[in-house]
Amino acid sequence: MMLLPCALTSKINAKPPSARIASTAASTFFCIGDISSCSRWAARCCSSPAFCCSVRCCSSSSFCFAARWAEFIIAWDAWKPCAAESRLALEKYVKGVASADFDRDGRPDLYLSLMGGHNMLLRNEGPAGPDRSPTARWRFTDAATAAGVAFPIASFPCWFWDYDNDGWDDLLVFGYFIQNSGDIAADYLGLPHQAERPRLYHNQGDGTFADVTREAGLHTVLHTMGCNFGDLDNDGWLDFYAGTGDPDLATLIPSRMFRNDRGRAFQDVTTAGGFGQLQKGHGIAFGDLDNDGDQEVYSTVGGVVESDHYPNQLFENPGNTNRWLKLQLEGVTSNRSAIGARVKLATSGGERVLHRTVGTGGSFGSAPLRLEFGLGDAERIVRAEVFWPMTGATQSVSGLELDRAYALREDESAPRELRLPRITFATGAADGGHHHH
Ligand SMILES: [Ca+2]
Ligand SMILES: [Ca+2]
Ligand SMILES: [Ca+2]
Ligand SMILES: [Ca+2]
Repeated sequence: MMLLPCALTSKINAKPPSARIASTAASTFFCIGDISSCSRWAARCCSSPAFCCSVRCCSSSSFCFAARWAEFIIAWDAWKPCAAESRLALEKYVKGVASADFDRDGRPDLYLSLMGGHNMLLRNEGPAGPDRSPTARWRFTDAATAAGVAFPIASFPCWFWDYDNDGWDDLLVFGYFIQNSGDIAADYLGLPHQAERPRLYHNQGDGTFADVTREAGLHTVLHTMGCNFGDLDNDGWLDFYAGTGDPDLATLIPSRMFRNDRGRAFQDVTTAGGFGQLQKGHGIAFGDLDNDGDQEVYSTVGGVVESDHYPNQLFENPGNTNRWLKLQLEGVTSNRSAIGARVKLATSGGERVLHRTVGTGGSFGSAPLRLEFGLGDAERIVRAEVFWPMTGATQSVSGLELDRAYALREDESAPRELRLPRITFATGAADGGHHHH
């Protein structure tokens, strides 16, 4: 595998690809979910290097959430009473937020990655009160310790994903503490150090997770700030890219790309794929920007301190022979972006089932809301089953062809094929590169 870095040009900037990739500035510091299955959201975010976020679901006043750090406050005073009623009046140093229905009870839950404390898994208990009216305040309970996902103590980005395709969302949380870059070398050499490693938690389907970091080959110091996941080789197994480093310009360590080996372990393909750039990693996005069926990787670099300048990078995927499918869902009763909708996709030619959830990916990056499936050597798509979060209904879809893109509305029985224009990237850095954050 070899992916080719090239700089974004003004021509491409002027005609953004149709895949809906949110800006890294807006997606860096919060996740968006549909916690009470309502259809409207209010969300705000400050794009300061320091964290602050406030997210509120506003259709029924049933839920609101706010978190802050230091003096960065947005709407906190107004929302704090509401958050307190939902047991979400948190004042923590939150470095990452992810949402998923980890226990598959139909209610999305929240995971908060905290710097300097136990992380929190806020299980959504639903509306409070004896009648469980949906207009009542929704309640959340911290289940992190009981579920086994409270570590690392010094942690940064995180995400839910089903890395082993068993239908249960797993969790990856990145550690973020080194004394200096010597800890990275010590880790490579097997020498003792105090640096923090990531944790890969496998969802056991009973409300708990197992720490499988060592078995998965991820018991290594990454020092990750920005990251995200996708499927580089369209084999149906989710890979990830870790943008590493910190504001100290002496911390020049390579970003790291890991390929998922059939849900059992992760292979470091940083060198093989040409991904080991040294500048401080920031937001990461996976998405098929040129509409040829394979995912590109966009990496935002530097930006914490004024002197930390280096062009962002777009890694163009040279392609492979594996099959693929794109599915763009549109909610009608459920939220329009279909966030939280789950898709179970069955293929034949080596019977197989894939599971994906609509979302923006990691907490320090972004991804298209349109699902992009890699299907390996599948010979046929048997069916897709779409679980819609608001109604709880499961919609069965047939007639999907390989290597095509489709749109599907919640109130329509048949998908519509999308004709996405191919885009040719210009290479080089005619405008001096791209530095936005
Ligand atoms: Ca749940
Ligand atoms: Ca899983
Ligand atoms: Ca893959
Ligand atoms: Ca592509």
